[in-house]
Formats: sequence, C-alpha cells, structure tokens
Amino acid sequence: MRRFFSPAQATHAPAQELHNGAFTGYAEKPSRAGAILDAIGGAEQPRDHGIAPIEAVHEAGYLAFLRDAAKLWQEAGRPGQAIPYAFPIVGRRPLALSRIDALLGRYSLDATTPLTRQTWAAGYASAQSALAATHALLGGERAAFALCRPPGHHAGRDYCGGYCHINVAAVAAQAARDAGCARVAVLDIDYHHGNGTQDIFWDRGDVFYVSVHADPATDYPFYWGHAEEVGEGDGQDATLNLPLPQGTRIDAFRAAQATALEAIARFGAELLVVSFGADTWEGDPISAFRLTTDDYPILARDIAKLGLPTAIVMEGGYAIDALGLNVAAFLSGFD
Ligand code: SP5
Ligand code: ZN
Repeated sequence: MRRFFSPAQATHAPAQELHNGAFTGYAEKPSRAGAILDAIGGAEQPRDHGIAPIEAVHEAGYLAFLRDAAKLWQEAGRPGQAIPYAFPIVGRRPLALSRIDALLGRYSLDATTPLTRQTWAAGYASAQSALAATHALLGGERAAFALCRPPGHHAGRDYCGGYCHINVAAVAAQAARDAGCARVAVLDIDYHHGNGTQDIFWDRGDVFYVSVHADPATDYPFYWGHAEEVGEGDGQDATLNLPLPQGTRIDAFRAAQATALEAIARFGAELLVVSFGADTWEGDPISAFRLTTDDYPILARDIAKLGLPTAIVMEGGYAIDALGLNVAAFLSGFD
C-alpha cells in the first residue's frame, strides 16, 4: 500500500495542553509520526496539490487566522502558548474583531489545541498527505494511507479543536468529489466523534458521514455525535452516528462498524475515506475502549470487503509505544 507523510508535519509541537484543570504534556506529540513511520517502513513525500483543495472545505478567514495566530500572539507580547479563553457562544452576533484573544475564541472549539508558529505549515502538509492518498486511488490504487499528523476530524469549516486544524478527511473526500466521484463516504472509527467532518457535510447529500465513537454523553466532544443527529436539508440521513459506551470491546465495536458498512453500501459510495484512530486501543491514555492490537486487522478486513477504493487517514492514538504496531496491524488488513 502506498503511504504518505511530509517531514513538515512533525514541526507542530505545543509543549502543553489544558487537562483536568491543569497543564499536562501535549498528547498529540510529533513522535507519534515517528513511531508509525518506523512500524510501516517509511512513507513517500506527498506532491503539493496547493491551497485550493483546502479552501474547498475551510473558510478563507479561518485559514488566514491559522496562518497568523501564533505570530499575532507573540506580537501582542504574550509569553505562553496561543490558547483561547473567551468564546462567542452559539448565537452571539458576528463581530469583526482583531484582538488575538477574540480571534482565538472565534475560531476554536476548545482550549486544548494551542497554536504554534509551525501549526499552519504542519496542517497544510498533513492535508497534502491526505490529498496524495486520494489521488493514488484516482490513479487506480485500491487503498492508500495518509499519515496525517496533526489529525483533522475535530476541525470544522471555520474552527480548530481536539488537536485538529485542517480537516484532512474532509479535504480528501471533497477532492474525490471534485475529481468526479458522485458519492463519497467517510467512515470515522477514531475513539472520538468527528464533529468537524459531520459539520462540514451536515447539509450535503453527496458525502455520507458515519461514525463509531464513544458516547458523547460521557466523552469529548460532548455536543456532537448523539444518535439522533442525522443531517439536515439535502444531507438528511447522510449522517449516521453510532455511539458506544466506555469499555466497548471488539464484538460490539465490530457490530457497530458492520452497521456503518451496510449504510455505506446502501448509500452507493464510489470511494471511501476512513478516519482511523488508534485511540480505541485498550491502553490509550485518554480513551476508554478496549480494542486489542489483534482486533485491528479484523476491522480492516471488514472494511476492505466493501470493495471500495479506500483512503485511510490517521486521526488519534496516543499510546506511543503501541501506536506503530496498532497502525501496522490495521493496514495489514487491506493487503
Ligand atoms: C484527534 C483526536 O483524537 N483528538 C482527541 C481530542 C481529545 N481532547 C479532549 C481529551 C482531553 C484529554 N487530555 C489528555 C491530556 C494528556 N496529556
Ligand atoms: Zn480521537
């Protein structure tokens, strides 16, 4: 399987994140990428497909903010990391504010996603890896892997959060649409619900979003991913949420994924993007499912049986010592 990663993706490295009311080490570390590369035997550098495919799913003002935020923060004389602390809760009137603190709140979902001087370059490169995987499929490959780090599925059209800045799965899916695939599906099997991907395709009938994830009644991102969320307008029933309780093991996870795969087949997708998170693993430090390394090839083989060209984009997975093995195990199911 072709695999893609750009060294620029490793440059985004916040020191800390807000966790349980105190600052702890940032879980989405650059060394995640090294661990995966070691286990899968390296990756190709993606070709640059430019900014247009990113602008196709993100608002221009948000992208400008991502580029400038850390610089504005430093120019404002702030010693710490660029982290928001005030948010224009849903329903506040739109305001064209320029103060960095106001911009951070406007464009952030949470306070756990610090922006650095390298965030833009790393996120841009991560999206290029996702695009390279899509283009490999369009060129005839059955499956391709984008080692996307930073990840993407919590990022919406105009917001970052959950360690995500550019929604790489959405960029990949939209690129497939723009290349002529009439119907595209995104299967999200990260531990967390992919609120950003859901938001981006919420009212569209051409991209089906289905997610198996920890119940948002107990887990981040709380405000998205409940079973009754099914999309709106043209997107009515083109969103499917399959929340599962903490402690879920392979049998229940596999059954939920089977429901997701049946829905994808019914939808008539021509191409599949898989948002893969290894934070469903039993030893993940921030998650509470109980999948084992041996479970990943089983899940992957079930997906491969759909027979769709499949781009796998990396999302979460924070147990760094096991991450490489878990990703390699998942990818082995597509051989
Ligand atoms: C892509 C992805 O998996 N994002 C996950 C975002 C979860 N954020 C909220 C969880 C907070 C846990 N913080 C753990 C800090 C350890 N240093
Ligand atoms: Zn996750």
